[in-house]
Amino acid sequence: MIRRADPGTFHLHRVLREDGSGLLDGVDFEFLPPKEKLLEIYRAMLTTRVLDERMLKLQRQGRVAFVGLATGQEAAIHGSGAAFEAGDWVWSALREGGIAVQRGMPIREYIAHMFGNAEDTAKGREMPNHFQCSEVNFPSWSSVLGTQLPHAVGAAMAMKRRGEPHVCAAYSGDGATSSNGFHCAMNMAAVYKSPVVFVVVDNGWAISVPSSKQTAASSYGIKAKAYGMPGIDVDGNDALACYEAVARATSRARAGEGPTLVNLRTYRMGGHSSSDDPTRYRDDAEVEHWESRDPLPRLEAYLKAQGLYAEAGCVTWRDDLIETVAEAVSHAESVGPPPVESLVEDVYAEPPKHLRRQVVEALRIVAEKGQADAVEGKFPL
Ligand SMILES: Cc1ncc(C[n+]2csc(CCOP(=O)(O)OP(=O)(O)O)c2C)c(N)n1
Ligand SMILES: [Mg+2]
Repeated sequence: MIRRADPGTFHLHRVLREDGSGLLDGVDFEFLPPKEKLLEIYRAMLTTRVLDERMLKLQRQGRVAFVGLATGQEAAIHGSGAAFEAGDWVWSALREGGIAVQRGMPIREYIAHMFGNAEDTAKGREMPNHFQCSEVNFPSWSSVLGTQLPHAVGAAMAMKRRGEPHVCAAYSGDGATSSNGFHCAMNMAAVYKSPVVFVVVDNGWAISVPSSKQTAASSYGIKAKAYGMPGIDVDGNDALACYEAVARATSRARAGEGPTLVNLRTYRMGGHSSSDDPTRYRDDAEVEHWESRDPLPRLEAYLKAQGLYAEAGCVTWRDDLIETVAEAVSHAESVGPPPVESLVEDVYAEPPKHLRRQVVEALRIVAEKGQADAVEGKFPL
């Protein structure tokens, strides 16, 4: 069943051969990733794969409540993520939490958030998989689709007014291109030439809604035209092409030329989330088709062909990451929940009387009945 426009009907930007053996003939792009960037991208992709594998197992064991996997999308996420500088800000959607780690968020902090424990910087108030890390300019995400996009534009406009040389990354999924936030953010960013790069991680599905039902346009990249900004469709499983297209867009934004829309065409290998069963709405054949296009072995093959894999000692990275994650999980499980009193912090300078009363009542119930069991309660998605 054809669910997405055939790439034959529009141009798909590519750099790396499908088998990773080398670059496509005639490639001579200005913004290809240097050696250190390539290794950074590979390590970040591997980290996300290892984290996701472990998080899903923990969720199935009832130890964390919810996971939104990035499996299959790692080249799109980390190839693009590597094109932003430390001073830039990254406004993410559900599956880009790995970019915070790529930018320096400690794995322990990432996992503390998945458990919502006392070391979670969100103090257990967000759903798991809604990462934030102020040290690496990675603001918290809201589940309400597209709301991060006007925020990114507003922040970019402020940077421009202050004369700061920074750029905002505005990530969203293909489904979020139908949101109000997408429209107003794209429009305003183009009118005011804001330093924003809109990165659509087009994984073919918005829960159970395929791209063929999401838009009648032949691609998401061409939507840029209507807003008066450049747009490009990229092979999202080609880490080099993702980096190249986004680096070109950040350079344009930094030069004061305004926003770009970069659509990264990839595939969501798992369900929408740990609460979803994708076999109810999509064919196995489609999943198998994409399985053979896994972005991780594709980049690995390129690193091997270039001699970088051996030179950087990548062979031990996977096992090292598994160990680091295991250590962080044990630690997270030894940390208790955030204190009940913290429920009313951070909104008012002084918590008002009615909230203080609720805390007293909550503490009374905890003293009487103990804490609720871990992972008690359900989230519908
Ligand atoms: C404004 C809004 N409408 C609907 C939803 C319900 N919802 C949650 S995730 C999702 C699909 C998101 O798809 P996409 O943007 O493609 O991102 P993906 O999950 O594929 O990464 C929907 C419709 C929501 N969270 N917010
Ligand atoms: Mg999607």
